[in-house]
Amino acid sequence: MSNKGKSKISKSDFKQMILDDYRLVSEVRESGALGRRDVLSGKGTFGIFGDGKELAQIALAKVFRKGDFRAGYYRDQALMSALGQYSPKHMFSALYGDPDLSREPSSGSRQMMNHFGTRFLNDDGSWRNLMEQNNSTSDMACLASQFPRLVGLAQASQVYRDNPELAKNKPGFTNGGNEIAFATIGNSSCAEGHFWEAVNAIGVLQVPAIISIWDDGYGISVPNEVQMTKSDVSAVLSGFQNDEKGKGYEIVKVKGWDYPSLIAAYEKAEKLAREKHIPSIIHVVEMTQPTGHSTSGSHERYKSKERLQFEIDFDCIKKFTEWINECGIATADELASIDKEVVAFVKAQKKEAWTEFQAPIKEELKEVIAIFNSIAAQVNIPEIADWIKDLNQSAMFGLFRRHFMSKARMLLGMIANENISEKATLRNFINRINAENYQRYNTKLYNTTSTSALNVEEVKPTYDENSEEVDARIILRDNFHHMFDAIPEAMIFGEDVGKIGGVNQGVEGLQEKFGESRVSDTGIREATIIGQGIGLSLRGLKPIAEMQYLDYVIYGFQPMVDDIASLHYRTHGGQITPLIIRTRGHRLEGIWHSGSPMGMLLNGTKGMYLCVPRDMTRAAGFYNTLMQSNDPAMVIECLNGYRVKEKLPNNIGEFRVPLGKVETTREGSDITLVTYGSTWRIVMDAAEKLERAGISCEVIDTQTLEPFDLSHDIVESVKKTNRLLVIDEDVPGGGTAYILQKIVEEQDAYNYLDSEPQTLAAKSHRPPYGADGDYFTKPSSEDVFEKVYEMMNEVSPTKYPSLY
Ligand SMILES: Cc1ncc(C[n+]2csc(CCOP(=O)(O)OP(=O)(O)O)c2C)c(N)n1
Repeated sequence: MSNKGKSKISKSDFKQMILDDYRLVSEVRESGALGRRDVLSGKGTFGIFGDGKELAQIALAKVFRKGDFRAGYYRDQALMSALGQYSPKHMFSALYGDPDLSREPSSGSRQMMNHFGTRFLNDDGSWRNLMEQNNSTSDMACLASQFPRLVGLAQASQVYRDNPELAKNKPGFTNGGNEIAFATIGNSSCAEGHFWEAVNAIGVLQVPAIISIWDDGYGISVPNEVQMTKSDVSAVLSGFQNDEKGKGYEIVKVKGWDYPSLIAAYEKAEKLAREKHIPSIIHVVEMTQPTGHSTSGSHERYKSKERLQFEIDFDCIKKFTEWINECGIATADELASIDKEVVAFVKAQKKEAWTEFQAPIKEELKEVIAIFNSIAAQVNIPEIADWIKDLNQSAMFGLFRRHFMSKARMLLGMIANENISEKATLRNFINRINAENYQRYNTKLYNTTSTSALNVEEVKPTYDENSEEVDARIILRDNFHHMFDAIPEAMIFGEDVGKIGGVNQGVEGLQEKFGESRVSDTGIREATIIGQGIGLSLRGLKPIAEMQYLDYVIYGFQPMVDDIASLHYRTHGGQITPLIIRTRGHRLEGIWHSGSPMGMLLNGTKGMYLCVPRDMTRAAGFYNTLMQSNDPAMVIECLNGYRVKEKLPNNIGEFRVPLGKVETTREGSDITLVTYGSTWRIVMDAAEKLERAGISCEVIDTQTLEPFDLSHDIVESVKKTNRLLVIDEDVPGGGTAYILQKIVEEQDAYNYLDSEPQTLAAKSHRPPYGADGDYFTKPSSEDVFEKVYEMMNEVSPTKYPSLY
């Protein structure tokens, strides 16, 4: 035990602290044991617990202060309990899948049990004061996925410490940059690339992170020898050890059952991180997993007899008990009486959680059985009696709404032709339960509060007779300068973004003017550039994370898909990342500089917005809109558009392009051509040529793909032209299929079409290098011309005779 601990508290307070710790670790252990049984009996479907890892987490919790942040994983039950955010009752509610947010505040059971998260947002979408609470960012089941965001969580402390003026104005987000970002990870997950990328980035940035590795020797059944060089992650990490200048990490190896050493390790790491922003890695070895990985299988299958014995002998609670006895802190009787209280307490908590979870479902069951009975009294449906018997039986062991809803819906189909008043009662019941469960399970994919980007009013770019034509990148550059002047939280970072002002000079001069802490170069590490943005945005900053080219977004796609896009949904509106991802894509030259994988982005990132501006004025307008909101979004600039001339608006920095609003850029009457991004110019060119051939095209730029045409303007055009062609440069069945589904199905355009709706996309393979590679792969003006002409040929072969 450290001197600091001893000198500050009395002997009796010290004893109480140790006994409280003992009680807490025992509660976590006991709740895991009972939870495991609940899964076996079918009350829960999957259980993963914190047993064997408790003691180190208690030590960590002692240095975790209000305002600090956690990026952890499913083993942290003792840590979350020690931070006062978790109890056995919470654990059982989560295990049962109780959707009530007051009982399962991490996610309302949208997540598996023991995936933790603190609420950062109020119900109206405004931020809570994060300096008055222990903050846990929302866990994910994907291993190591907490590491990209760790970079930004820790970096925010540095940004705030370097900018005292900014910090002063953000009291709910920082206390002078003193906050630490704590990460936890299992030993095997350290084999993931995200871990190494984040460790390197944090070391380069020298930001206050404390990384704890919970090492129990295995990743499910696979031992360290298969996971890690030398079977030892801290041995491999030793190159990151800090040097005499303090660069790098403090790296400590400590045993997971050695209470005094654990406390000392965390006290030292805290001091370094909080005072000097020096990061630490604490490799906690000799941890155990007394009941195996999860409820999915038993560890006897893969652990040797010796290892199983080790798990018993070196169990951290057993060793803690021995230490307490050896030091004479408490007697065996005192500990036994705590054990007894713990058993009774956890049992009571479990019962409460179950009763509260089942109560509303049982009420609904009573209601539906009454409806079933009254229908059975009037219509001869022999199955009803059996259903009621089964449902009543389920109610004794564990009832889910799906049990009675599947019967109720089936029954409605069976009495469709009966003329009885109970039909309406049944229908109303089904509608009500569906509506309530929509709220529980289908809401909050997007932010619908007043902080949503959809509430930002349009401000059109304005011009006067003196407005000059400039290279389009100038519009972006000048817009960023205005934005950074007006919004002190704005930051931008990425590869080549700092010193040279971006590969296309869109942020030229920005670093010189606003400094390295707001405008910075990063290493080549897309996943953690995205993660940096996630972490910074969760800490009250307004980051723009730059992916140098759209094709390399795939390296950063995992945090986009799993973290950003699902965050608001999976926390039931408790957390959000106001992060803008800036990139450039569509056609240019070469396989990895010409991609336009919109289908992939759209399918993977539901929960984010996707802006596909046709020029840099529109791109700048999207940045201005998004900066006013809390929503995460990606903006894809046209790679081939930076040197194209555009008129410089005179309200630069002020104009805002609304999300989900299409723009008709050419009016016509024969066919509606829908497109976006770089193909827009090509379609406009083709429309001009089609006009000469006597075909009048209406051209619509979708502007954003998510959200998509919120006011359904496209169908209004189809009502007029009765023909529809969607053009982009994704693979066939990618972005165009998405757009077609929106227009034909959601907007009901089917009813107004006189010709089959069609799509024109790029070829299915990657675009090859060179001007001809582009021409023979991606839609050209001639391709659009011929496709439209062919559609018109079908309408009138005499007026538009076949070309080929
Ligand atoms: C990216 C990813 N791959 C695989 C899995 C499946 N999986 C869940 S836990 C686990 C083992 C993790 O071991 P370790 O990192 O040592 O943590 P522990 O569970 O032992 O604490 C695996 C392979 C996953 N959740 N995520």
